[in-house]
Amino acid sequence: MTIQAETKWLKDYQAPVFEVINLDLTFELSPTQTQVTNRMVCQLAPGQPLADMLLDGESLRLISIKLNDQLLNEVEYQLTDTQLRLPKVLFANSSSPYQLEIVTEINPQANTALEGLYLSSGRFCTQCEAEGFRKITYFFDRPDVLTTYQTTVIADKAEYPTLLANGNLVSQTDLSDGRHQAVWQDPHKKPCYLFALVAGSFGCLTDHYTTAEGREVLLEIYTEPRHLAKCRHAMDSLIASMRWDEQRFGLSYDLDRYMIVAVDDFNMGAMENKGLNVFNSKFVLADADSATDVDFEGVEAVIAHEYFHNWTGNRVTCRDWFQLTLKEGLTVFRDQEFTADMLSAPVKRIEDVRRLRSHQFAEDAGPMAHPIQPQSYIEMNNFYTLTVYEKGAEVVRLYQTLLGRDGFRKGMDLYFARHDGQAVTVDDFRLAMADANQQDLTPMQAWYQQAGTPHVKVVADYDASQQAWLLQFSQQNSLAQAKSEVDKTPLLIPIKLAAFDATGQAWSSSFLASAAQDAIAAGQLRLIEGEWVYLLTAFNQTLNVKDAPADLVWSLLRDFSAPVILDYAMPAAARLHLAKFDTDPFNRWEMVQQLVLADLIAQVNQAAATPTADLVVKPSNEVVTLFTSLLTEALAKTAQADVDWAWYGYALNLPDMSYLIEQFNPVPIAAVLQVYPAYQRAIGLALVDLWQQTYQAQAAQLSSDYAYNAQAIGRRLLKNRALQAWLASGNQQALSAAKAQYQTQAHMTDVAASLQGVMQWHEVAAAPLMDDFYQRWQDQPLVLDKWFAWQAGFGQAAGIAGVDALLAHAKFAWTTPNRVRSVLGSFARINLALFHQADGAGYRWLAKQVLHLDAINPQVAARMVVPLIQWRRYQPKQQRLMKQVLEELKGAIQSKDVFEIVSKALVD
Ligand code: B3K
Ligand code: ZN
Repeated sequence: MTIQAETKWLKDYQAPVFEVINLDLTFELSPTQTQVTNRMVCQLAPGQPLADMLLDGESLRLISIKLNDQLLNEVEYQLTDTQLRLPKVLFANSSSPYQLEIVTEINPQANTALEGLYLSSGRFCTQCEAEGFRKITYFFDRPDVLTTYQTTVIADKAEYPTLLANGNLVSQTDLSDGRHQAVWQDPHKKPCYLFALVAGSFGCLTDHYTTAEGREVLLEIYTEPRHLAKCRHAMDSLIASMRWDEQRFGLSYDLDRYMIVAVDDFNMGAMENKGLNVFNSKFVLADADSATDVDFEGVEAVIAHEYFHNWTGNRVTCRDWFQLTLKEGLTVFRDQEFTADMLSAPVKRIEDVRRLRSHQFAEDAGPMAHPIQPQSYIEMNNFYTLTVYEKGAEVVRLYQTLLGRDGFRKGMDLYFARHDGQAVTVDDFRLAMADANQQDLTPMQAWYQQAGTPHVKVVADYDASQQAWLLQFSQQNSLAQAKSEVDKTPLLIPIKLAAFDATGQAWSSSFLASAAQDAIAAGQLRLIEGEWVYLLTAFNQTLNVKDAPADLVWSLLRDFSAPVILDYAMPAAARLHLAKFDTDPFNRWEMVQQLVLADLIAQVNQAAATPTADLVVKPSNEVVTLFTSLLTEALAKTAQADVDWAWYGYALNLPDMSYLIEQFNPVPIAAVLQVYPAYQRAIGLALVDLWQQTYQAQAAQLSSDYAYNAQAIGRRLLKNRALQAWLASGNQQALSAAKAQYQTQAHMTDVAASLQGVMQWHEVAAAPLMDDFYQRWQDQPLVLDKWFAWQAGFGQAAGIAGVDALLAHAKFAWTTPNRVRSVLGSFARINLALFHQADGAGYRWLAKQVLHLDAINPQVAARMVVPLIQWRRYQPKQQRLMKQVLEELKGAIQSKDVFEIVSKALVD
């Protein structure tokens, strides 16, 4: 099979030839034969010479085309699998604007790729971003063609009582034949990727919001009727988001209705269609019985994210898909700030940085590495990446770090004043930030253009004769083979810093001001919102701090002020000092993590150097002492309110195994797989009494009633972290405690923590609990996903046969992405012992499933193949095994989605 893989380039961008004045769509819905009538009024864009009209279209059955009411004959136009071409001669004699009517037919039921119009449990829904609208009708499927839409939806009334589309409802009427129709109008111009239609039988939770401008907005959440009671948290999150965006950014909602529809079959998390968001039900439904704290947080964040897109994405959209981070990086940054305000800001920062390091850093060091503004793509859906989203959000955060919150707000205000209703680029955003603050932000440009995680090396020397500290900074692009001029430009890297003296006192900011006058005069050191920010703008730069004591300990890159790898060789004593005294909770956490990471790396190296089956893994004394003091500190505070318990939970957790893997090249995978769980056990054992006490102390403080707030979430996090570590120790009392916690069935956070822990550390004992869980939850898809995921992620005993059994299970469905992710994703990302088993059976298993999925849902298949593409980072034996399955896959797959990923992984 040869794949038609055309690469699209940013440098080839051309403005649209035609503009669309308005679009009127009529859908006559039927599962296998939906008829779409597309009436558009269009004209030449100003200044454009007349050219052929090229309309995108795929998997459509064309029925008729009329131009200005004249039926076109087949010979008058050209049709391919992907395009309808109307030659310019057709327009030469006709008066502009042109009226075009195109009738097509589509088969939603056959659409398992879940892009375009499809069915989920008998309900019609759409997904158009990035290029799915072309599977609905012939159109200019590009984000810079904006128009107003009127949508008429016609369907059988009994089967599809709810008919929704973007905007405001104009009319709803019964037709004589048992069908009914609804007419929706969206007054805001939008690109077609924001189009949406939904039809089916739903329950609806309603509420109201009055905007700061006084607009009354009807809020509606549609879901399967049986799930209605699980929508309250989503509704509260929506209302909180609407209020937050008004308070923080002065942005109000702009339609009379805001609708959210939850469906079970969805390729991603959710979609911000104008006024009609379609969501993966995972990010809508939550109640204490069936959802964990992490699920609740996910709902709150994704609801907010999609709502925030109404301004950052919809009112101001992207000129082309290379600008995706313009809306995604910015909107992720906004949802991060929102969650920080709702819960704990330091904990949110820790969670985001953990994810960035464990996953985005790997992406940025692998064959799919790309700048946040990619230069080319084969399949756009492959570029909805951690880089575009999470690193993109870090780059937006840099503006706020540089300009302060007020300066950032001024930039946002100017961005909307200039570009409301437009499709723009990342340069327009940067210019708005610069102009609003009268600063030259040209140095920010390279952040959009360079791939790879930058390294910042710091050498701090004390010159006793001068009583001066010399902090020598240097930066380097981590992609050593940096190819273009762009890669040779230094980045503007803001480094928040502070210093602490031997007593743990912060060396105060006024001292720093007088001691580093030169850097301040040169504009390299700035006090921004009470925090010193050092601006690294060159490859090498030195900060000279005079009249400073010798015993200072430097706290650098506070709050993770830039998405870089900081290479600063601190003595363990200095790390311990900051772990105790740093006033930045992020860096305090960071110091704990670095100490543990360094210990883990040392033990992996040792295991790799002298392989032995009876390896002794033992945490260093420093780590044990530090954990002891943290646990003791938390225990002493147990009864207090206003403690950031989640901070303790994260500080007492180990760095992810995937982050540990990131530290090696090549990765001695066998040693990592041997050391990591042994280290978990050893930490459990070394502090077994403290884990037990912490578990019991926190359990005693928590009521079994579920409450969603930072205090309660934090206590549960710490409690369940303690339970995990206690279980890892192998202690039988821990196992009894976990079983008891499961039996209590207080809420899903506790049920999940206990069951996952037992599964991970006492797999045999987990079996009856897993059966019980299945009996309780077999009819709740989102909860059942957890059951699949725990077995795929932690089941070891049955080996590969265990995951095969999951695929054969009656409740497994290849057409439901959540279910596929819960088995394939958990296996390859969490069950690393099976995935990397020495004979390569794990690799072959994954490749086989990817190939099968490729024919059903290419977008999801392209995500599932990713763990294999890191093959070059492993040792020769794994390399060969992984490469071989990739080569076989490349020869067999049919989609350009998987083709792009696999072929990039195999490029020499
Ligand atoms: N904009 C959508 C993602 C669309 C992905 C298309 N493959 C969700 C979001 O980022 O809000
Ligand atoms: Zn988004």
